Amino acid sequence: MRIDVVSIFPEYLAALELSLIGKARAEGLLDLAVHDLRDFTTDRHRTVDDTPYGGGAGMVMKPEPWAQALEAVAGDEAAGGGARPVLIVPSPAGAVFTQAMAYELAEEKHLVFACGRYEGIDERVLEWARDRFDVRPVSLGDYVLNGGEVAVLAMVEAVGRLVPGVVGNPESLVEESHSDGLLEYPVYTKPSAWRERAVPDILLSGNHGKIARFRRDEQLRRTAARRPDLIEKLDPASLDKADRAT
Ligand code: 6GU
Repeated sequence: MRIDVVSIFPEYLAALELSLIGKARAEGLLDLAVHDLRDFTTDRHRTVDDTPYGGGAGMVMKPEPWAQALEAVAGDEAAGGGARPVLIVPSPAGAVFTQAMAYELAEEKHLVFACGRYEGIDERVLEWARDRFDVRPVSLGDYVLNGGEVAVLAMVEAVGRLVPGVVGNPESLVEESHSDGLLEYPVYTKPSAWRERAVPDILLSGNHGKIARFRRDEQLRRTAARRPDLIEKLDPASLDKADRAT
């Protein structure tokens, strides 16, 4: 998968050289490049923002540097007739990013992330970009960040780890929070007794059926307590008799 990130703070994305994603890049599983938006300006001051039409607080990102940058990272592709690259525009005004969206994006060949700062990017850039990209304004959740960079770190990690080969043991992708619509069960390691606290007996029993039941009950209890909204969304057909009793 190819990923391009455009930002006025390319150093922010240095964390993508670390850990699992960094390793996947070094191995060639992810072809990820970060670009400085200011490299696509033409004035002496490398200006990327200006005052908003209609007035109001803050500054708006100028359209032309964005068009130049987006043409540079994906200019040829649109003409090629193949699948259009996806342009993800992080914004608190976007659709909420979910695990389902991460799975969808992991199937794509080319993702481009456009990190806005200030009050956002001139809206005409998004309209113009629809000719060559599948444009998706995306939010991490209902709170406000200063720019898209932190959101891109989260999204690239969530998507990148779903690309085949990035996570060494694909089984670890199956039993995790949100993959079955429930939160993960609690986990424990040695020692079995620690500061007067014991690991639940069932986990030491070697009875795999009982362990699976215990974990499923913990998932249901935890989800009901912390995320009742997820319980509402569960498909009733995905629940067995013991689930309903919990
Ligand atoms: Cl994706 N961007 C910004 N600037 N703020 C956010 C966000 C994104 N998601 C939640 N808050």
